[in-house]
Amino acid sequence: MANPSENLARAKTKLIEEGWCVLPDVLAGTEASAALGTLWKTAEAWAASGGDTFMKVLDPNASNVRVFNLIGLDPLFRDLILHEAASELVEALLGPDFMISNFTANIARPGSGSMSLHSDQALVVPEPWLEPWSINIIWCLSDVSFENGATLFIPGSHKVRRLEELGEKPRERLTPFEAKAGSIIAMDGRVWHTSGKNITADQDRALLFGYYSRGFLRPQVNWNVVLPADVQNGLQPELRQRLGLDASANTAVGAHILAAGL
Ligand SMILES: O=C(O)CCC(=O)C(=O)O
Repeated sequence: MANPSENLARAKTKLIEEGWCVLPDVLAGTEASAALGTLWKTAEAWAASGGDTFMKVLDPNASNVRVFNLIGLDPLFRDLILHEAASELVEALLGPDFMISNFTANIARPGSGSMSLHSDQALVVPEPWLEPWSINIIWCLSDVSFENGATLFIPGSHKVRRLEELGEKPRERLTPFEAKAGSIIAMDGRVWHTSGKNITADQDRALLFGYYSRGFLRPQVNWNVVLPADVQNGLQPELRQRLGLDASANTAVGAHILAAGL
């Protein structure tokens, strides 16, 4: 049986070549169910404070429970977004200068529908999409199956450079990411995907989406605005830097040019 570092090395290769990979057992079963409990408490507190857990522009009905700004809401999510396994996969695809663009949850409850097909990179960068400039790390807090609404993706679509290359009837080429609770799924930002329909009678599908991008891209969220001051003040230096809260911002891309001393 492969050891964890062999699994991680294989996952990185698959991510780079095929645009996605699944890394099992990143969280133990008990950790995944504790995280699910924290997520529900966070969602309830967010709703009780007047926050929306349904956005019409994203989901066809309110059976999808969305939680935004996880980083501001509970320390667990501040740990997960910098988890070593997640960071290794992100760095393998994007290089070391990555930023945290967003961190949200989507719990697909029975009866939830499928959102619009999209790639996450296409939502933040105009075409052509020539290189991986973003990635999603999807945390599975429940087992994920086709029936309970697994994320559906188009294999090979990380090679799509322009919308017109997506081809005819793209939804007919969708296939599910199935994984056990405690796994992470890494998805190149160029992969075209959507949420599946939850057709079960009684199973929730709970996923967290950690979205990361190259350091020269503006994050989806303005962390300076959404993170409360007391949270910002308590953050560890790496998290502050990856959220763009420090004074220095877009300085990494040309560092080798300055170092060359031309
Ligand atoms: O929940 C899912 O399976 C996919 C969610 C998604 O793609 C999104 O929110 O952009």
